[in-house]
Amino acid sequence: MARTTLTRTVLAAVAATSLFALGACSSDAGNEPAGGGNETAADDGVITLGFSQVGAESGWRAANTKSIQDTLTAENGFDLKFSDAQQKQENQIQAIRTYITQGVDVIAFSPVVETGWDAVLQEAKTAGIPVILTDRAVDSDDDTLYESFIGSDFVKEGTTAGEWVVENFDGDGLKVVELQGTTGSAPAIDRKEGFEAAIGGSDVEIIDSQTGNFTRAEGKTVMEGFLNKHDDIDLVFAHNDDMGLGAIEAIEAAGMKPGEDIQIVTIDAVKDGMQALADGKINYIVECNPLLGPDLAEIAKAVIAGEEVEKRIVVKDEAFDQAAAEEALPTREY
Ligand code: GYE
Repeated sequence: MARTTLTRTVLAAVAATSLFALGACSSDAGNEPAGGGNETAADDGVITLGFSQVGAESGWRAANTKSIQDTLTAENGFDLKFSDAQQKQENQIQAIRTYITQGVDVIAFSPVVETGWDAVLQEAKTAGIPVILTDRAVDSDDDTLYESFIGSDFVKEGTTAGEWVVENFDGDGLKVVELQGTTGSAPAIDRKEGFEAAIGGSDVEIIDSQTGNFTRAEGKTVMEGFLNKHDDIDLVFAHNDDMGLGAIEAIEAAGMKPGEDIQIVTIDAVKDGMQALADGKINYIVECNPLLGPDLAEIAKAVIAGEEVEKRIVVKDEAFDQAAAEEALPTREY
């Protein structure tokens, strides 16, 4: 559902030639899977997939976890092993090592931060276990360490948010505070970059910027700090809905009206964010689609079948203003 038409076409073409593909699940991976003597998916028809999730930090993450758990089911040919890393890289590395020791067929994960993955990904490669990245990218020079990366274009999301701000407020000397996502994570780095590029050349100015770690509680605390420090804030750019919702609480507690006294722009478009947008407390949301389960299932099956898959699958996102949110809410899936 999230996949682009282009991807579907390519996958269909790949499937059509799969008769000629050679059997190994990861042709460039070298050795046999670890955990000696484990049955492969080809033997038992079930794909054992170890998934290391970032955590449970946001509404987006909850929807993403649900999509994965609802799709990678026994009926759909999967034995899903799922672990929650509580937003800690060391927990993810440990989970991946456990999956390697268990000799799973495929490892998938959403890397909490971008760097520091080469060693453990090399271990998976040496064990002959293919890796699929979902949602967030790794920053590595060696793209043979994973088969495919399925996720949104975060730079574009930041750009879309910045363009809306410029379109509506350029010339007003707008003062912006930024609530950044988790430090070192792909969405925090890329959304900041995209937003800054979009406001470049305008008189929109970021007067303060700090991480709120993608959570509602930290978004609220950081916004309280901003409000104590600055009395001229016009707009909040939050890297996700949850931090924006935390900012709403802080703004209201300070006796101001979110969406009017201080404008709010966020990214994700999960239900709670869309409700706040429809209620006039948020002004604009750029969507980030969390429903990655179906794409992950399809890519995992293709990889196990020895087919070549696209290295990068870009998920398509929309954007909503208040009227569009009202219209979209009744049929919103997440
Ligand atoms: O925007 C945020 C979540 O990686 C795209 O992580 C994801 C981000 C999402 O915590 O809400």
